[in-house]
Amino acid sequence: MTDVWDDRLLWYARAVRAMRSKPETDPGSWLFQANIHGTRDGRQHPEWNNCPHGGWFFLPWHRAYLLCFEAIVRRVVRDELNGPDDWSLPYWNYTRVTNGDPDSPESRACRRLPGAFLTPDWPDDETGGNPLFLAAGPEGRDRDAAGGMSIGWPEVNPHRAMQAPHFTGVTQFGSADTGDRLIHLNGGGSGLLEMQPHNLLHGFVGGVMSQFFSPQDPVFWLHHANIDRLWAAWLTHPGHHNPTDAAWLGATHSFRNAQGERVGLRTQDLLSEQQLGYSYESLTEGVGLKPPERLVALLAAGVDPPAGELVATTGPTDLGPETLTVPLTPEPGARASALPEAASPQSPSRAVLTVAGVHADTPPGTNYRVFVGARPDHAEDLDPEGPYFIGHLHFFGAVGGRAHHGHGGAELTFRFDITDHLTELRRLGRWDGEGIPPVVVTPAPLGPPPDAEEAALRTVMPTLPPGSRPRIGSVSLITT
Ligand SMILES: [Cu+2]
Repeated sequence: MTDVWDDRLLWYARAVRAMRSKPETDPGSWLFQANIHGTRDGRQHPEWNNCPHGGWFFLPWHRAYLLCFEAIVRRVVRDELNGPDDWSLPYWNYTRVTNGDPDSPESRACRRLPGAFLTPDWPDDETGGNPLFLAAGPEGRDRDAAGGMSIGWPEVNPHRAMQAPHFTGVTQFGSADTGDRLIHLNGGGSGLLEMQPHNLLHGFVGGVMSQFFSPQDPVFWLHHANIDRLWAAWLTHPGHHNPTDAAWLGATHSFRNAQGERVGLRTQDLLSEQQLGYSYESLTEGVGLKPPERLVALLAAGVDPPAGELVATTGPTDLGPETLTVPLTPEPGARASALPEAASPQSPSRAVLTVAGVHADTPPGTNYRVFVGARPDHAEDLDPEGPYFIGHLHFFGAVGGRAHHGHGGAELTFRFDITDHLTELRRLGRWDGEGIPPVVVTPAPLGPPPDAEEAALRTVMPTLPPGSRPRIGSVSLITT
């Protein structure tokens, strides 16, 4: 047990315990800090429920949040616990790969919850009491993640995000320009880094981490430190730059400092981790691997739905623990030539697949992979690095029935531009331009826990908690 407890984690655990014992009204308490992001029950307070997702403030807002939280924990460690005076927040490098092999046991181990978060025991108590541990359940963590299974590499590989040339734009690194609107969540509007690995990692840990009060899980902060690190790493590439728009640079993000005082941090003062006085151990490790196969263009489209002609649609569909073909019904009256026209490289028309109303009753702890043109009974077609994959669905922020503050229990919309994908299906002889290629949805498999008997087993299917009922409200295919 001792090897999983380095000093920083041990002092972190002690500080978590100390902060949990403080009343929610204390800005330095565990609950006040988590409530800044989102409250469990939607209670209102001017400083709470402020987390921005699906917009371009996602990265600077969370950086300011981490900085203030780290300063609070450091003060608790030093002044209240008589610990070291230089405590700093570690990052969970779940994107780390050793020897270039994401399936090596070492690489997979990085994609499991770190050991100090998996066990109820810790060095300060005889048994139990570990402040970093949460049990399996909707108020804790997903059973698979809590059991030491690992998230798949295709769900965390940040390659696409890290190679995106621009910060701002549809399917760019940091999301579309969302002006000064504060957007709480829109799955399809997330930038590439926010979508993967950020959202999918939230969905994998499940439980508390699937919901807007996710900072109540102590692993939240280590997850976001890795996202913050990937932002710093992206900026080291030649030609990668932050936005220069005044609306982005001048926006002020409000938090509490280590003394509990209100502070406002402007985006423009949050852009360099060196100037802010911190650094990451590595900006080159765990920054993505180019997928071995060519990846067809797959584009999650932006916040605003495109205008176009409805070609096919389907109503509510329950997702389950198995692979499922979503039956799209051709729209009566739609031109039979609309889709093949869109798929023709000569035509400016696009084909956009929209998956809307993505929601679950309780955290499913499962992400889904979406394929178009795959045969559902052929495992080789369901390869997230192959030609039939178009993207992911997740349930982060889309859990529960209560819609509080306009974002609790939201329904997510995912939009994929499949124009180039359809062209590729024709080239591969998988689609002759007639009818609608099948849309296939399958749960993202996990890596087995370290003590699995079948050591040779590479992946296992996730279990779904009873009653979680992940589902899709509708799927529609339009051409523009
Ligand atoms: Cu997050």
